Amino acid sequence: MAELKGQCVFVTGASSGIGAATARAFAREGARLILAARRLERLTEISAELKKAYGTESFCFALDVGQHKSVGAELEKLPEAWKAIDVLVNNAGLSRGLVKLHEGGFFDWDEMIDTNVKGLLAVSRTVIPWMLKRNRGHIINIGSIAGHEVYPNGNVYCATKYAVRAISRGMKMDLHGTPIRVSSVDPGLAETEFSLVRFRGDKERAAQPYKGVKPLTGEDIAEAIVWCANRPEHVDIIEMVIMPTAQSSTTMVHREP
Ligand code: NDP
Ligand code: 8X3
Repeated sequence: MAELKGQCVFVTGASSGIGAATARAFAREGARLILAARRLERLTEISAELKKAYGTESFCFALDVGQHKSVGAELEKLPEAWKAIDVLVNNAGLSRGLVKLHEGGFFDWDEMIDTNVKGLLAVSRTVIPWMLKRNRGHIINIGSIAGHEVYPNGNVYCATKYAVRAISRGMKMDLHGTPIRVSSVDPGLAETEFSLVRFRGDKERAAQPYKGVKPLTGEDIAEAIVWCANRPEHVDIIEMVIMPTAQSSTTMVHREP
């Protein structure tokens, strides 16, 4: 297994859900962490928790990946020692609304496309050249079951996750012949703040997708991400689709009454 102890792992969207669980899982392996998201106060809390629990060294910074044109300049401000990134987890992402395409709003579309697609591209555009200079690295993109199957009213969110899937395949090909690995981890229904964000804080609506079902947790996905990262260096997990046992497709979810 590849040794994660002392490796530098950069997690975008580390303030909540899958990203926060991923930070915790890598900390348990002895990695040092770059934690980024817009809510800096959450990151500093997680950083303090991990310092106390595992002695983890971390660097937190406020980054809005949706401001994709300034992402490169923001990342260039990282101290040199923190630019030696071994694992990049492109996790920051969100959904807004669940409505028919012809009823959708440009603002929501821009936010999803800017964050999920252009944000991921911008972070990767800066970090991959650093990895190439060191001739080592692993990019783990968080896709979704929504990048494999479209569901009614999911239109633009699904489009962004189909894009992430295409970008992961393209990245892998563009890094052909280098030791840099590219993986895509694609979850189904996971209970995080995702639904609360999608429905703009409407708690009742946000709880619906998880009613009568045991969904995935951020920890379930984090475990898979760490597993991808600590495979031997000649092994690259290209794509991993993970669903709750009760889910068989985006629309087939078995719910107990
Ligand atoms: P959460 O809402 O719990 O976490 C999303 C994270 O992304 C937060 O840390 C948030 O931080 C960050 N984020 C959102 N927008 C930005 C931005 N513009 N710049 C920087 N960070 C941002 O949801 P999840 O943990 O579920 O989502 C993580 C990823 O998993 C997303 O890519 C999502 O599409 C994907 N996914 C989720 C599934 C689910 O069912 N939950 C299933 C399949 C995939 P902050 O608000 O502080 O900026
Ligand atoms: C999140 C999973 O099915 O809610 O990517 O779109 S789903």
